[in-house]
Amino acid sequence: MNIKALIFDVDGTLADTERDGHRPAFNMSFAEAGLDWYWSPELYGELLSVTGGKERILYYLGHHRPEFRPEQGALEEFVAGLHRCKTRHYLELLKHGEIPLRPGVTRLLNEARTSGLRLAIATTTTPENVTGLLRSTLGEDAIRWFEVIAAGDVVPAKKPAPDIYLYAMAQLGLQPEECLAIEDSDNGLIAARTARLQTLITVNDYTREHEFAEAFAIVDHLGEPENPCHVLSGDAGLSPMITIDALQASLMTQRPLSHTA
Ligand code: XBP
Ligand code: MG
Repeated sequence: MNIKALIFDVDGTLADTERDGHRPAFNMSFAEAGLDWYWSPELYGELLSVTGGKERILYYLGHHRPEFRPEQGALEEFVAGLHRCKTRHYLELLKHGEIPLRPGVTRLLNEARTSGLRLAIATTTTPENVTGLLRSTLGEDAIRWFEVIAAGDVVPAKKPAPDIYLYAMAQLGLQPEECLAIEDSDNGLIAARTARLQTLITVNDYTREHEFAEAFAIVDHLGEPENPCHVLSGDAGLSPMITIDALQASLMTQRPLSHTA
């Protein structure tokens, strides 16, 4: 069956946002709160196993600062306040154009729009971070290219739970076999596959070593004419660039995922 929609993950997929975007924003929020916490690129790689910024801070406290207690109020409220501050710093970084889209993303988005494919986003990050990234890289109008921006706390359980993908497909009114998910991480792949979605993986420095069991295909990036992609697993015909036609042709050879996928 021809797919009718692409559902994009954001962090690590649309753009390499984690090491030089979210991570410094977290560190700026800690400094602003007078905390001596610092997340190095290496420590952040460990913490990325937990999706969601608030959940990641709580995980860090449980595993690295178990003695910490906020001076006043409940821990959850303290963490939520810290996270709001972090989001403010992250949006500032985006506004200064610090984080570009990954290779092939703009090209594939435009190809999808030209060929009438519908576009959606399914991400763990906060909604304002999504619109901030789209605005700073593609301009205000690009926000409306996506019929659905499913993000953050709109669902009770974050990736690797399938909730955000189930929510996005419900909003689109489409079945899993009519969509393709594009992701960067194991958590994202598990979420998409549990929602019975075929999933294309574009790896990055933090996720290169992930397992990626049963991905439709794994590439280093989506590819540009002057920057061909490399197929690390799956249909070699997908290189030198991930195009809508190549995806449709390759997906036609795949069987629909079973309920137990
Ligand atoms: C990645 C995440 C997010 C970001 C930080 O989301 O897990 O938590 O790391 O953003 P995805 P927030 O790969 O699903 O796009 O601090 O806003 O959560
Ligand atoms: Mg991601």
